[in-house]
Amino acid sequence: MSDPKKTIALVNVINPSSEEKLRIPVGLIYLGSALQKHGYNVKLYQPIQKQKEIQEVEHKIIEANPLFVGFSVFMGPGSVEGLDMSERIKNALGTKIVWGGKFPTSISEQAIKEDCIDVVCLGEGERTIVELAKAFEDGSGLEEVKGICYEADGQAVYTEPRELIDDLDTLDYDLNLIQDWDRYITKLNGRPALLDVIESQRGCPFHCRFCYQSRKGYHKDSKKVVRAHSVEWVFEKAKQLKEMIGVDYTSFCDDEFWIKRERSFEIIEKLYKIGLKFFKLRMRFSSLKDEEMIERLIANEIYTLNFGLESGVDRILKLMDKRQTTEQILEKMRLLAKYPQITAGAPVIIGSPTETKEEVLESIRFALRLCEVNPNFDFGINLYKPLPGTDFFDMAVDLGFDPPKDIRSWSSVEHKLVYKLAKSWLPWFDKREELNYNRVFDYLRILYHVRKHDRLNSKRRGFGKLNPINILRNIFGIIAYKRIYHWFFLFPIEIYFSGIYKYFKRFRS
Ligand code: B12
Ligand code: SF4
Repeated sequence: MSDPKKTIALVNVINPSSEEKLRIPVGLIYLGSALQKHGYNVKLYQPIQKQKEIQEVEHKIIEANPLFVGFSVFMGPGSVEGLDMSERIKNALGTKIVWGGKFPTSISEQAIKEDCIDVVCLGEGERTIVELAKAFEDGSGLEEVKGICYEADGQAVYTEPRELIDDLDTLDYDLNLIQDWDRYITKLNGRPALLDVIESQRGCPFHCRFCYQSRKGYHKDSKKVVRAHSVEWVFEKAKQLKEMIGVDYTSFCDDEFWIKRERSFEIIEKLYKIGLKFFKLRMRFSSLKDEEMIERLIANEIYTLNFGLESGVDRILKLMDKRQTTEQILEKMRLLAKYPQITAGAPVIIGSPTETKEEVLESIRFALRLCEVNPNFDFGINLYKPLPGTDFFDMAVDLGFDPPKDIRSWSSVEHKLVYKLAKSWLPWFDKREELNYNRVFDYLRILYHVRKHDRLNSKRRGFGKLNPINILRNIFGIIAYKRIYHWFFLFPIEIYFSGIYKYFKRFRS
């Protein structure tokens, strides 16, 4: 049996409701690998937000009685369960509880007020977690551990900020920490795939004012925020994945993979040669340079690109400091439209601070225009969520947003519930608009399915078969488009109808 004094449990409660398969906990693999390197035994758990799984994990942790338990916490779903688990484990064992991740970093003062949380790690954790383990093991104080927040005499104490890790290749990334790969492997084009598996670089040279990347002040040297693993490191890790699990498709978790174009292509091409293809790539419109670049992507069988459109209004793009204009986006979309093999997607953020109702409509109409320019483009919408520590968060607060005061209340800033809050920074966001936003999702879904169906048909046989279902489908597509364009959602009979259709389709199958 392993020595509890040397055992550390790392947990990430995840909510996969919108995802078919889980993603491997990349952050916890880095942290676990760093601890292992210093002689600790690491147990890694990723229960999904279901009572049964959570109980099982809790039971295992209590049995192992580890030196401390580290929780990696995301904003929104999962955070409350993480807190409940922390409380129960604390009550059962009295062991130290450490929280880390982008969300706890941003609300560290609130997190540390929770009785069950002893330490909050600010920012990158590989060095911090090892120093914490040593401090807990030796019973020494926390003052010397850089980059943390803890409580003393009822006050939040912040230690000296930690330097960012310059050379990412010095970090270990032990994939053997994952026990049950079946939970993560999904199928794409009928082949095994693992998504968001490696972070090839950290940081982003841009500072979009709504994004967590624009937060400052957690690390000592915030000038050198962008750091990359070498191509060799990335290749070796990806190759190891391919050999261990036999996957054919992958994707990375870099926010912006195209910081250095040649480096990115080098990685893509090396992996392609060993039969590992990128299923999708996230990129800025500005990173998409020319036809040569698109042809090179196609040569490596990369057919799905996810862009950050964010808004179709120049004033809002400027306010976001997005460094792209609607004209530039249109130009890139025309370029992409020449390559029907490539499917592009992009989210539109609606409800940014100061955005008017008219601008929201303008933004959506712009996205619809992009759909016309490129039949292989689809967009989704997200209602803006204020991320603490960002400029946009401060703007939302200035406009009347009353931020949640504790971790449990933060769960209200989650996908569905954020509607209830939006009116605090958007004066025009009344009950009626709330209903409209729910509807627009339904109509976008219809539009997406019709367009996808059309795409498949045109690839297979030029045009869809002229049968009643296809005719009805296309009528629905036209209505959905018109409704979104004119922002008119009264009497949504098509939604009821498509609900009934889906129900019978499921029933029959
Ligand atoms: C893959 C991914 C997902 C996966 C799940 C990943 C997983 N296994 O849990 C899926 C697709 C399911 C997902 C969903 C969501 N995601 Co997501 N996701 C990512 C992505 C692309 C990569 C995450 C990652 O692995 N990063 C790499 C690792 C190394 O970084 P890290 O996790 O932050 O860990 C480091 C430090 O934070 C710290 N640390 C982390 N945990 C701990 C714990 C301890 C104890 C310590 C000491 C230190 C520590 O040390 C680590 C190493 O340095 C990030 C973007 C990004 N590049 O990070 C967005 C990101 C994390 N997601 C985000 C969001 C908002 C969401 C959603 C809420 C989206 C939604 N609309 O619902 C959901 C919520 C999921 C949930 N609550 O369960 C935001 C978070 C913003 C915030 N401030 O919280 C990010 C940053 C994207 C963005 N650009 O805004 N996501
Ligand atoms: S380019 Fe993307 S990752 Fe970088 S700051 Fe902007 S939104 Fe964030």
